[in-house]
Amino acid sequence: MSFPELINIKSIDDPRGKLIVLESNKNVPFDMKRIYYILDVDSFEKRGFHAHKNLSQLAFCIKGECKIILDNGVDRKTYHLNSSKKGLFIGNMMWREMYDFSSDCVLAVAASELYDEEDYIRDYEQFKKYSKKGEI
Ligand code: T46
Repeated sequence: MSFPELINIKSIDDPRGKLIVLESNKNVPFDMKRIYYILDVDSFEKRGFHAHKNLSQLAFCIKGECKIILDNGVDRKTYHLNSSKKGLFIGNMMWREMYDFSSDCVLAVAASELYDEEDYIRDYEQFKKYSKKGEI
């Protein structure tokens, strides 16, 4: 599975500040059903360490910055999310690890499905096995 590029998120900037809009099937490449955000993460903490069987996500830092490793079961790529105007599309069957959160980081995620713990693969060896076979 190939790695995504960062997506530009349009920002409407004027002297009053910035307004950023996310719209399903426009700048977000799927129907959004859920949004959550992660904040107040200590700089030494690491999160993620899982893949999703069926979920599509767009991750972006509303504020601050963090790094995300994506792993497709063969290769890994590191992304630096450091702009509210850049989003990372994360398709299904991508292992992710998030780290180096700045103290002001607010990492937001738009997701294509409601929360379902059954959709998670939290064991890396199991993820490798599934991604090698191309089946879940
Ligand atoms: C992801 C990365 C980028 C819920 O109850 N509802 C929810 O919608 C979510 C997202 C999580 N939870 C529960 C599940 C765990 O008991 O919140 C707890 C913490 O979740 P987790 O350890 O999975 O958090 P992260 O930061 O490792 O991963 C999160 C998302 O869970 C995941 O979908 O892709 O952010």
